[in-house]
Amino acid sequence: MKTVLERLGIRDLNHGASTGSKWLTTKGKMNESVSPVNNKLIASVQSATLEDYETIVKKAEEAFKVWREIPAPQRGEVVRQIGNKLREHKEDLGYLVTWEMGKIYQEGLGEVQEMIDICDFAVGQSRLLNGFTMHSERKQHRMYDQYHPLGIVGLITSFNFPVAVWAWNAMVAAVCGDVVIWKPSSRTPLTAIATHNIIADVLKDNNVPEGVFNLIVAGSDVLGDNFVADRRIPLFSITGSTAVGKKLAGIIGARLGRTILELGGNNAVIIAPSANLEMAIKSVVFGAVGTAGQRCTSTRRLIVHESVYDEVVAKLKIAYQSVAQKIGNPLEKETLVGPLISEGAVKDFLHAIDKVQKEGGKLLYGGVSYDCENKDFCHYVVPALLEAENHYEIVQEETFAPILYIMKYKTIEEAIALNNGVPQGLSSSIFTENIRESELFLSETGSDCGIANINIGTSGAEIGGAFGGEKDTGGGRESGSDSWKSYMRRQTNTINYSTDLPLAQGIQFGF
Ligand code: UN1
Repeated sequence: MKTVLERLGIRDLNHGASTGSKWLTTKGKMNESVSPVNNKLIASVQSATLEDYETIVKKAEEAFKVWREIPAPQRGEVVRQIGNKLREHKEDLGYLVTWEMGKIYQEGLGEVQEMIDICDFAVGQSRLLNGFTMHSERKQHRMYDQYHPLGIVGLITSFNFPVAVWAWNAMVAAVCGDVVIWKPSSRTPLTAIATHNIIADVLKDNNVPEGVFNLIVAGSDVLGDNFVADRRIPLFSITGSTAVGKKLAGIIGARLGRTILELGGNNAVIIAPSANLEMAIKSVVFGAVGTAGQRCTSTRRLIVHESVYDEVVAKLKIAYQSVAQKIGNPLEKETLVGPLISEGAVKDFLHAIDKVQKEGGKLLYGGVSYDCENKDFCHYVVPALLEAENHYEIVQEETFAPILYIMKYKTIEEAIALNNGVPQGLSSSIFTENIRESELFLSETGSDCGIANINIGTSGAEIGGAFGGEKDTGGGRESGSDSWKSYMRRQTNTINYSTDLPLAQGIQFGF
């Protein structure tokens, strides 16, 4: 019987550059993909060199010339078939996501489901790349705007959603007539390679030119600032930390390139006096410990009304105790919390726990790592629950780990101020049965985040909405709603079908 890796076309040694269905014979450094689950090698990837990058950009440029002329619904048909292939491989790819990245298998499956969902969404979008028509101020003139394909989209993704973020961007970009060069995280190259193997037959069967979907595995020493500085790439979509985003956006901005930035979050849940506590606790626990706190949308701060504070803390402690029984191998069915991605991430977790206590915070539960004498279990931690204040330096930062800072509030205005009182602005939510509070939270004086929810947690957004946030989160929007517009160039057209040449604003210019 074939193994998961065989079914996904992963060998012991893989090439790290593809133009769609063909692989380049890469000669760069060896990138070993070690699983955070047990610290063991899964397989190796030979990274790309700068020469490989040049080959890919040239192919992408050629492919764009062909792909942009293919009618959008036909491009959508290719995406429809990609969605079907992903359905066939959902279990295997979900398994590899878990193995290579460490999220539990349920979440690995959920990630592939996001890919399938965005394919369906993009297929519909391929018939809806609509502009507006406007009434001209001049007689017998017609005005409208239209959207054209943009060109090459550079896509830099993070380890935590190693394949879904590719799909959000690549599927939408593809129906828009763009071509994509994808640089996955060097921690998760195998899921990227598997994704390309999954789509290869669809590309071949539909004669999609090589160069529409490109993949390049390369370290930032080879493909770093030079990638984002490349003027042949008009748009970059980047998921990563705020620090990295600021640096790259500076380089891209200096050449007036476009960006979609999805950077750090520091997401809060407010629990109001009227909240359904059972729902609130369930959602906060999933938001804080799900994906071991490694989602951009993870719940990091909990703002609780003083009247229910003690009850919430007591309930959370019980919930965390029961979650702590289910830390372990994320491939096992019962597990709720898998490993962190690296030993560095464990250090960051421990450092934050230490720092918040030094600043005056109180550890209520967890906050320890597993015994590192057993090297295989080095990446596991017990999710932490802490009382803290919003202004603490460490609370203002995003630590990519399962740490929940709890704080008290008296008035809804104060709660909203706390929610907004961090540099980041990705996701937020309030649990309340009070319509005044919920509407205030969603109003112009409410949450300043890109995502604001009522009686739903901060994580687990559906693909149909525009995904992204404000302030240090970067301001980009990807995935659903009208995010597709970022992937196209917009043109305003005015057509004069009269025999006169009236000037706009009634200007007379006789000669
Ligand atoms: C991310 O963490 O970068 O909303 C993406 C969510 C997921 C995507 C998170 N749909 O939690």
